[in-house]
Amino acid sequence: MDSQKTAQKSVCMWCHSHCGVLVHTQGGRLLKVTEDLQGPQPKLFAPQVKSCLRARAAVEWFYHPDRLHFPLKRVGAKGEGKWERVSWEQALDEIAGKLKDLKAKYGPETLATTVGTGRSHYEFRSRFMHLFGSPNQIGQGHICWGPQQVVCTALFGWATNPIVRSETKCVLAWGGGIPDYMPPAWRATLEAMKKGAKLISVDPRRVGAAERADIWLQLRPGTDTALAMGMINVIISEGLYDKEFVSRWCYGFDKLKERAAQYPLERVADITWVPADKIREAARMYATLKPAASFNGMGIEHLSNSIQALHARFILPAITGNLDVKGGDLLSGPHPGQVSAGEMELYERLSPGQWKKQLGSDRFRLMAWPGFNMIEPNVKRVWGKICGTINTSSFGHAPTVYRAMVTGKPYPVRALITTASNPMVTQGNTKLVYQALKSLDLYAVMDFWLTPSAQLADYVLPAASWLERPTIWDAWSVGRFVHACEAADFDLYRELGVRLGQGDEWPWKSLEEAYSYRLAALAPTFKDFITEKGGYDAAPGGYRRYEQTGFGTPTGKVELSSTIFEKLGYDSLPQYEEPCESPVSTPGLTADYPLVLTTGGRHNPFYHSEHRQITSLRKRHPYPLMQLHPDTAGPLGIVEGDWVWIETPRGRIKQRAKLFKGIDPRVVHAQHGWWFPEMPGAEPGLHGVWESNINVCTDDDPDHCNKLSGGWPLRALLCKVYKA
Ligand SMILES: Nc1nc2c(c(=O)[nH]1)N[C@H]1C(S)=C(S)[C@@H](COP(=O)(O)OP(=O)(O)OC[C@H]3O[C@@H](n4cnc5c(=O)[nH]c(N)nc54)[C@H](O)[C@@H]3O)O[C@H]1N2
Ligand SMILES: Nc1nc2c(c(=O)[nH]1)N[C@H]1C(S)=C(S)[C@@H](COP(=O)(O)OP(=O)(O)OC[C@H]3O[C@@H](n4cnc5c(=O)[nH]c(N)nc54)[C@H](O)[C@@H]3O)O[C@H]1N2
Ligand code: SF4
Ligand SMILES: [Mo]
Repeated sequence: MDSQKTAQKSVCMWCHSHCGVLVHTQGGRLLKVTEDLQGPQPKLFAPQVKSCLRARAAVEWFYHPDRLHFPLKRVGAKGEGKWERVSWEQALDEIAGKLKDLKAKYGPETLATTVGTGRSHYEFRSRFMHLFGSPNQIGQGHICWGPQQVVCTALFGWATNPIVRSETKCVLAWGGGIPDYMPPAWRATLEAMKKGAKLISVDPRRVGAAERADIWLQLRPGTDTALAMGMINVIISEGLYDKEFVSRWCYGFDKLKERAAQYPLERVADITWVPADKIREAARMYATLKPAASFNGMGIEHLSNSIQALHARFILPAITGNLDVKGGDLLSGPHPGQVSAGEMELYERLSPGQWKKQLGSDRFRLMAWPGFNMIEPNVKRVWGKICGTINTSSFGHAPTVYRAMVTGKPYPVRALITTASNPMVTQGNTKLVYQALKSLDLYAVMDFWLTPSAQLADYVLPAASWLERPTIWDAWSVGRFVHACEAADFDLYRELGVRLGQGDEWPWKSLEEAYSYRLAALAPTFKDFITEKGGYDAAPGGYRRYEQTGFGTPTGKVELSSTIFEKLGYDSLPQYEEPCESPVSTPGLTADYPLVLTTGGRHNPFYHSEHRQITSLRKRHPYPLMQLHPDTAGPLGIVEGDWVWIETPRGRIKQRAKLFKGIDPRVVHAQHGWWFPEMPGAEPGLHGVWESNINVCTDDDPDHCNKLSGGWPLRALLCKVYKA
């Protein structure tokens, strides 16, 4: 037996920090995961391993008895929890056979896929779907990070990448983003603050950046567009904008000025609950301390008014001259040497007739095929490649797809493949997702565990983790870097593709071969890329490259007023709309549901719905927690630690009360991601998915989704709470 100890370079995929790590093994056994301090990229991917509970629990995770090792086929009724072990060949043959039949009966658009936040091989999933003929990929990118990418690409021709440096004088953190999302950016922010940089946080709760901020704007959830427009109004009316950049490089300034004038601070204060003086102070601080870097998180993306809020928030760095400057918000462009994920997707192979069938794309056009079609040629003109991938910019509309499964309208969606996602817990409106998954003719799930979603499947396939497979991490091909490691959702899509007549388009027999192809311009093989380049390559950058090329937009300028939004039939400028449910928009509901509900709120050691079965991690955070102000709890007779019902018009769930003075007494906050792997997996329990999962209470009614993108509102809803 080989008892040699080895340490292999890898990129940890358990969160978006994507630390460079060393995976230590002996005789094929995993010993531990440690930080890779010798990597060529320790600054950029500053490893967290020492302080990271998830990485420290790697061995426990890896050898957990519940991990799936073999394909399973349902033998009882759906959800009954009865499975038989089958071979890979049998599972793949049967799934491919059923897909062939369903395609013949209903057309290829009858197949949809779900994917979660990027940790798997999305480019191969897209490739398979485009060759199969379906435009109905749905995914969390629709409400996570995709919206900011698409808004930026429409306005600037590429997504911004805020890089805090010692030059940075001001950091704006809007609705999260740092510190939990990007620990390296947070560390850089704290460093810059030591040198005098100021921090502004926009958050309804005093957590994360808000705790350290020089100015904390504690807004009413869902009112971000009004707040940003108020700040723009101050910056324009006080002449604090970058006049040279605006006159030379911005399109639509006069229209913006007119629109912003509709947001006097008294009105904005009224809407947002933030005092006018504080808004003015923040606007002045942000506009005058340069360079400034600006981040945003899910606080602004999970709203019914999300795209408008992002539009307004991205106007701020544009009119203050903070785009593509050192210490500000970079437009990094792609890595030119790599075959990008977007290029692997073969989206041009899906015919216009099939793209037209993309569900929801007639109504929600921005983050679907019509919007992609308008954005793509301009971006390619300047950068040669698309920004990101189809998988972050052109989606089937998930709420419409789930409804099509249940009703057969506008056409039947009868098959679904889920890789790297857990829609029963993380998608809005769990009750509808449940009905939809139960109704399918074919549901296949690839995961490490039997999740509540997998429990409803016909086939469950075991996934290889980043510890066991090669990985390329390139930030969804938005950045100009490639980070590769040795460690197989790839195999699923390749094997199905081969069985369904796509063989010629899958010339690589393994993921490693496919990656060698993607990296061919950088090294002879994937392995060489690891050994010769240390697994990392960044293309040369630079600042203000638009001076040579113009911006990748229809006008070649920053489009403050978006010609793309206008051509798609939407308002070309941001306009505030009340959340779909709020004390103002639905006063009738307020009597029954008097509190504003916000959800999410990243917390360690968990990652969304993951890691609940890892005992050492669960011990640190055994129960779901909801926050409410002591002044709200008191009259309701709720004390710290009580189990509390949270109820919305869609349903109710329980979490334990955490009294918190950093939240407005009119607002409550609930964690997401909760299921209980220790509870029975069969119906009706499905591992306790109805107990504490806040998405039982969230909304995905298409009438409440964002008008441009179709994003569903996970935050800024109404609820009531009472002791359980
Ligand atoms: N109410 C509410 N809901 C939310 C949010 C919120 O703030 N509030 N946040 C939203 C956001 S931003 C996001 S990104 C989503 C996340 O949504 P998801 O990505 O669906 O969430 P996860 O719980 O991480 O589910 C991932 C599943 O994939 C499995 N998995 C991990 N890696 C791999 C892999 O490499 N291959 C395969 N086949 N499987 C893998 C995991 O075991 C897990 O079961 O949740 C969204 N839902
Ligand atoms: N430990 C851990 N880390 C994670 C994840 C995880 O599940 N666990 N998930 C990863 C993923 S996929 C993502 S997308 C990132 C997300 O990271 P973040 O964007 O930081 O996510 P959250 O903490 O859910 O939300 C950010 C903030 O938005 C605030 N907020 C709520 N409603 C509103 C509102 O209406 N307006 C504004 N302005 N703010 C509001 C919340 O109070 C919260 O502090 O985190 C990543 N990192
Ligand atoms: S789980 Fe920990 S080690 Fe892995 S990427 Fe995230 S912070 Fe880094
Ligand atoms: Mo996310």
